[in-house]
Amino acid sequence: MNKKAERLKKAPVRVAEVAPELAHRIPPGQTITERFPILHEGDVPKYDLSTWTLRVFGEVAEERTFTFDDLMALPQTKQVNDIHCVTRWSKLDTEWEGIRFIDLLPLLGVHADAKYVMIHADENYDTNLPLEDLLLDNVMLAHRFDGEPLTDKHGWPLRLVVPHLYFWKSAKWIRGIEFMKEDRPGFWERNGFHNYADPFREQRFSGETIDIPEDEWVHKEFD
Ligand SMILES: Nc1nc2c(c(=O)[nH]1)N[C@H]1C(S)=C(S)[C@@H](COP(=O)(O)O)O[C@H]1N2
Ligand SMILES: [Mo]
Repeated sequence: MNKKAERLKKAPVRVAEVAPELAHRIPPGQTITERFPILHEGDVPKYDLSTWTLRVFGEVAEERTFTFDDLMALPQTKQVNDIHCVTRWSKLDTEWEGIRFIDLLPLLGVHADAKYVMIHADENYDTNLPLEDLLLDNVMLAHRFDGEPLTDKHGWPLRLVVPHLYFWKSAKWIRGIEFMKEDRPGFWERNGFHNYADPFREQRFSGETIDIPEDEWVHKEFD
């Protein structure tokens, strides 16, 4: 069992004041950062784009594999969003470019009884979401951030961006999208974190709501 949730629950909370004009954009218990923290379990994967694939499977008419070029041929969207990490940082106005999930969906032949999605990512990471959350028009499979290709550490070549949920749902290095009839917990959801993860409702942990510390991320890597 990964101990991150237990560690975060026990540590003291120190949250900086938020400017009043930004307050409505900052979920409870969050602090704004101008930098871009880098957080993940395991190593940063290395890829050869010519062999990289994204596999779509589960409750679909036919399993499908997309190459990076296949995805680049789809409509591309640029969007600016606020993002919120459960370790208490929020970053405002982050600019992402990629394929919106709703623009990919019509190509997938998803069965009507598919209600949940498991996003499969390297290395051995997964995270679950209700399908309807992926249909919001600011959810995307992103390959660029702030006008540049994603860096390796931020998920190159492709990551999910789900701005309205805590950022662990925004899996980096995604390799598979599995449509499911029944929900199933992903990596952090099996390890003490909330199944749905709405930052504005402070859905940090599974079970009771407990404080977590700002300095969890202060000592992490940034760029
Ligand atoms: N594949 C993968 N994706 C992941 C993670 C991970 O460990 N592996 N960590 C998640 C967590 S906990 C966070 S907060 C964000 C961090 O994204 P960033 O490093 O680009 O800030 O990635 C998420 N996506
Ligand atoms: Mo996180």
